[in-house]
Amino acid sequence: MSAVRNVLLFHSPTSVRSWRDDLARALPEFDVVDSLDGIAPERVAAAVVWRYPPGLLQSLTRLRLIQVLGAGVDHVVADDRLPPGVPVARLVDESLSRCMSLYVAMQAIALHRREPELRRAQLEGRWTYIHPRHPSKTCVGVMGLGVLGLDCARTLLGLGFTVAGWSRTPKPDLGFPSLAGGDGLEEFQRQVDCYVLLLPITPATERIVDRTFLARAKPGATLINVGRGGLVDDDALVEALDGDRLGHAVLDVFRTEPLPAGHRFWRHPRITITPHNSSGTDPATALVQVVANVRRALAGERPENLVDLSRGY
Ligand code: OXD
Repeated sequence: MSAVRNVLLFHSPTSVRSWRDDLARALPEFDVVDSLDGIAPERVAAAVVWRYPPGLLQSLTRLRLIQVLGAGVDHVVADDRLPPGVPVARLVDESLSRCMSLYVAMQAIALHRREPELRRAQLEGRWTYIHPRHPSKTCVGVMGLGVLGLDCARTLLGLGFTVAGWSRTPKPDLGFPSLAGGDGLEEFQRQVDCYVLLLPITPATERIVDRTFLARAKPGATLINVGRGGLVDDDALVEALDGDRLGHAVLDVFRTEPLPAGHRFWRHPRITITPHNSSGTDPATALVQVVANVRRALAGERPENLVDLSRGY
């Protein structure tokens, strides 16, 4: 009688298509499936997922690992029907960080060089000379100093920007000034010309960019949100942009994704929208660690980059 093979469930609507086949090749001891139809739930030993429908994993009582195919795990934290006690790991991948840092650098340079104003001038056929400024004249404030935030901060420093960091808890010896907690936030805001949001979304960070925050921003400050849509109070953001408090916002993440047709952000002259593509996972670099983590979990060892579900990241 042949032994029943373990199943690996792959679910990721936005990943490059080769992920599933690459996993199947790298883990020949598994049946890799992208649907649970016809699969006995007790055969599923590992799930590699990104933005799956809540409840998808509920019946998988023999699951040994939930490997998230991205840095943020909010969709797993929000799933109140997870099988109990299954370790959840997120991806920490150099190429994911690099890709994010390049996006943030591109947008920070564009904002620093006032590209949105130049673009508007072009559309209106106006020659508008804006004298270039040295990047050190712009302080980019990175909020969230995890792996992605630190990589962005260091990339921006390398480009000559002045960089300040903020995190909920103090992070010593980063090589650039950083502040922490509610007390540190006001002092941080006194310095910042361009905010970069890279915080995880938790009850403590939900709507951290609210009316109070925006009222304290330097006039004309700009914002790049590559964290999560829920970090920002959308009404307060539009008010701040309309009232000239904020100069421009670059948004890659939204409360509802895809951003619904007709949403007021689409046509706002001071909002730049990208479709949550600031970064992404690439099997060329991330497959090795996903495979190693699956094998670790199956061997009863501790997977790497585990998430604390009670903390939310
Ligand atoms: C992530 C993302 O969290 O792409 O990795 O949003």
